[in-house]
Amino acid sequence: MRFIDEAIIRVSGGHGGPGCVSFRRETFAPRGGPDGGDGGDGGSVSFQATHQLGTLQDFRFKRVYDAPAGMHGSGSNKAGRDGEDIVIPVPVGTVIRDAASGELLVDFVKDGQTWVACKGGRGGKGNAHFVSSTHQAPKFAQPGEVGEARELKLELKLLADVGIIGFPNAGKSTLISRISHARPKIADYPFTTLTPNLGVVQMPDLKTFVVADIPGLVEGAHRGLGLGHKFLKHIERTGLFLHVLDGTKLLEDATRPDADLDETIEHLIERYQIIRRELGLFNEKLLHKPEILVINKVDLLESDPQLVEKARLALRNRIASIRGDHPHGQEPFVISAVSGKGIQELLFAVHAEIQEHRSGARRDVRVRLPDDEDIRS
Ligand SMILES: Nc1nc2c(ncn2[C@@H]2O[C@H](COP(=O)(O)OP(=O)(O)OP(=O)(O)O)[C@@H](O)[C@H]2O)c(=O)[nH]1
Ligand SMILES: [Mg+2]
Repeated sequence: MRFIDEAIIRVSGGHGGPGCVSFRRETFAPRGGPDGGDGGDGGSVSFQATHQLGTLQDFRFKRVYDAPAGMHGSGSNKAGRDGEDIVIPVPVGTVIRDAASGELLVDFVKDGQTWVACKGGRGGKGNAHFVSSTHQAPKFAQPGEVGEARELKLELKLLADVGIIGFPNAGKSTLISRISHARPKIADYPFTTLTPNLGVVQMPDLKTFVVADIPGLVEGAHRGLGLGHKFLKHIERTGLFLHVLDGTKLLEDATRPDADLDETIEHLIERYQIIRRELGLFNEKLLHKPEILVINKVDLLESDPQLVEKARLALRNRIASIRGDHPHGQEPFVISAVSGKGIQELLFAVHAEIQEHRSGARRDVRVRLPDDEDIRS
């Protein structure tokens, strides 16, 4: 998957506070000297790169960043307070250009890197500054300078290694929030996720990979039902699918009055196949992709561990025939995205699969920072 996130925003430094015109007035100094203080400097606007963010989504909701102005100076030589500086977090990998000219201004390549986009205006000097031998009582002060302002274009290019797929409500977003810094909305109803989320997973050896959580798929997705289909193109080029099945469906089926164990397990397999059919109808090639299957929400199935194990074995035994001539698959994992059970093992398996994939033909599947060529084009 290759996300090109873009945002155009306007930033401006705060206006410098005006200097003050004031004269000392005390009982014994009726015509005291000028004591107007300086205005405060306007706040600046800067950017700071962070691994905590994966996209430029935030800039869709807030496009204007004005730093506060400096305060007025006042009498008794009191300087006005400086306007506060604004620091805008952006994902590592973000490139910032001048929106009008396209000129490259900064390329954020590492966590914590900062860049000042706009300085605030300097505060005006108060009249106390302008005393001279010929001018003992200046009745003027500086107004304070205007802060810098500019329009910026932010761009971010990311490639995801893993696409998380499954029915709505299966726990895909919960999983990505468990394994990465991504913080997507999670809720107990379908179609919570409306746009893809990216998360960077850090392994103990400090190697990383990028995971994409897309909106849930439903039967008929290829005909435009639900949301997920639209986003399949984003995960078309990932090296691996993590297919999440909601384990509580097993329990729902197993606790029906006329429940039959084989049928219950058959239902789960049917759900797995529905998603695969949708993948195939979108693009046959997606069926060839390596895939790891997980049964999620196992914390809710503790009352019936045998059921889970039976389902896992049945899935394992049937995967080969379901996948037909696309047999590349792993043993199903049993996890709880909420309690964390099984997650470590899963991540190691995912990582191993990705490394294999990266060392194979498609070396392009990794987080890629924009290079010079991209910047010119
Ligand atoms: N008990 C339990 N609940 C879970 C687990 N994983 C997810 N949930 C719950 O399942 C519900 C759906 O979780 P989400 O992560 O929003 O599901 P999703 O697959 O992203 O759903 P969509 O975005 O609608 O496709 C939430 O109420 C989660 O708290 C789990 O391992 N155990
Ligand atoms: Mg979701």
